[in-house]
Amino acid sequence: MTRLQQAIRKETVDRPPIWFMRQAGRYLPEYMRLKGDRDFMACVKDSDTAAEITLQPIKRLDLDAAIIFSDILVILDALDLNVSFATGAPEIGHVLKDENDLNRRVAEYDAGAMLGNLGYYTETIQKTRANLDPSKSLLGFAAAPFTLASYMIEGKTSKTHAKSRAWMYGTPGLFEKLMDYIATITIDYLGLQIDAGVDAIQLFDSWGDAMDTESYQKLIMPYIAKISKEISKRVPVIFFCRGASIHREALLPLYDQGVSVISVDWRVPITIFGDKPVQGNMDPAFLLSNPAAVKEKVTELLEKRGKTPGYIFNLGHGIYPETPMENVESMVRTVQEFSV
Ligand code: 1CP
Repeated sequence: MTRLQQAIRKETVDRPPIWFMRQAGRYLPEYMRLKGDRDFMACVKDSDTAAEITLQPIKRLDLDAAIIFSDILVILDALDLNVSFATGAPEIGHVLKDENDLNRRVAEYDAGAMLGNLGYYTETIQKTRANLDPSKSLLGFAAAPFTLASYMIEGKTSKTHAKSRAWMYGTPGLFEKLMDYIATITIDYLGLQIDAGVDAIQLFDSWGDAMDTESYQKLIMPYIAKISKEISKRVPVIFFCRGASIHREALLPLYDQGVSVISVDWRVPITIFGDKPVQGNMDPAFLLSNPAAVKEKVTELLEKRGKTPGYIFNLGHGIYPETPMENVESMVRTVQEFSV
């Protein structure tokens, strides 16, 4: 059993496990070298490159879990929706227009065809697993339903998610049909990752802070639960919610609906869910300070939550590309030298 799996099961560990969101990526000089000027999706689809990038942060920092080098939008590419990262920012060619468009997609959904487009994903997972020490976990992931819906409706990263919220508030029945469709395709997509060898899954609700809590509870959480109940029959589910600081205790029922760990953003105390398994939540901006300040903050977090079982050290959101390596090293070393 890996340190991460032990923490998920609330077993006593020698120290909390550590990994961090966006750990494979642009803050790493070896990533920049390997990627060169190749297109992001080309690297994702080249399983040798993707497996090597996945392992880079493990080799350098000896983290407790690797997360597959891919993206939450890869599922839209596998559905032939014309996804591009040519400018760095994602763009979806076929945005979701209206009810007819959704009905057509639901009727025409072909799981075999989608999974057939993801052969490289299976290969990346298998190649990573083959080169990953058995003491480490391998994480698969997908977007949570609202976050994926936002990209499908807006076609790009949106600051306001206004169109998506308009669907949610103006036509809740239609919005729920979309949530249900996303739950279906996500369960298939995560199933492929589990078949290939990941031992836990993280759902990313990166835009889970865009709406009020009542709407989140009523129109979105049931579909997070639907995915989590199904996936947790096979591997544990970690649910990251950038809106944990808004929805707070309203998220608690998810622990009885297939979610093992809630990963919280940095705007909320790490003790918010008592002794329930939790992940996070250092503000990634702390890593733009200096090694001594980082060490102090990490120690504070570990003193608060690291001494009781069920804690996974992580950031409150993805690491910023401009993060100095010495600060990353200070964070990781402080966790690795901590004893409970
Ligand atoms: O190399 C490049 O310039 C491309 C940048 C990049 C990278 C390295 C993108 C484009 N995606 C990724 C990898 C990625 N994305 C991973 C695997 C690497 C790792 O975590 O170690 C994961 C888990 C994601 C997940 C992802 N993609 C999220 C959820 C996490 C989060 O940060 O909230 C989101 C919202 C996306 C969308 C996305 N992909 C890429 C961009 C530029 C965006 C837009 C949003 C953003 O900038 O954060």
